[in-house]
Amino acid sequence: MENAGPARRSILVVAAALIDPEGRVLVQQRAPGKSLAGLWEFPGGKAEPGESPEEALVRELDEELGIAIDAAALSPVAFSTATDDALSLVLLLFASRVWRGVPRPFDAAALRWCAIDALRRLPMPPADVPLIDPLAPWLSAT
Ligand code: 9L3
Ligand code: MG
Repeated sequence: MENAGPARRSILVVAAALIDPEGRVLVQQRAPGKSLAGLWEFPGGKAEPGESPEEALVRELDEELGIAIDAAALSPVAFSTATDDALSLVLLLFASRVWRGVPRPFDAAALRWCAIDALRRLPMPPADVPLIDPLAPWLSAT
């Protein structure tokens, strides 16, 4: 058999591009002590067995940001694959312009709203970087 290394489990991670009326997207800075600390990511996390991707993201956004969002308001944008932190993952990004509540950094070191130019300059985890181009049509230029 080729590729006789240990089998590595892939996990599904879901993330949100929350877009404000000015066309900026919300990113959060991973907290000190976590893997990939200091990098700016689209908020989200691992889907649990039995959850739909949208259900997982609704739960993660409540836990991480304290906002309420309808699964039906989530539009799929793109996915990427990466090995982040020795973990093989598929990252699935959804966009939404509608939610209830004001995002607060319950899990992150900081939150930031970015137009596309600012987003491209931020250090992001390997899985997030390939999602910037597919997201660009949703965002304002500056
Ligand atoms: N991850 C990468 N980009 C993202 C998110 C939400 C997550 N936008 C990676 C970091 C970890 C893994 O997915 O390797 C699980 O995420 P978390 O549970 O540590 O947030
Ligand atoms: Mg998370």
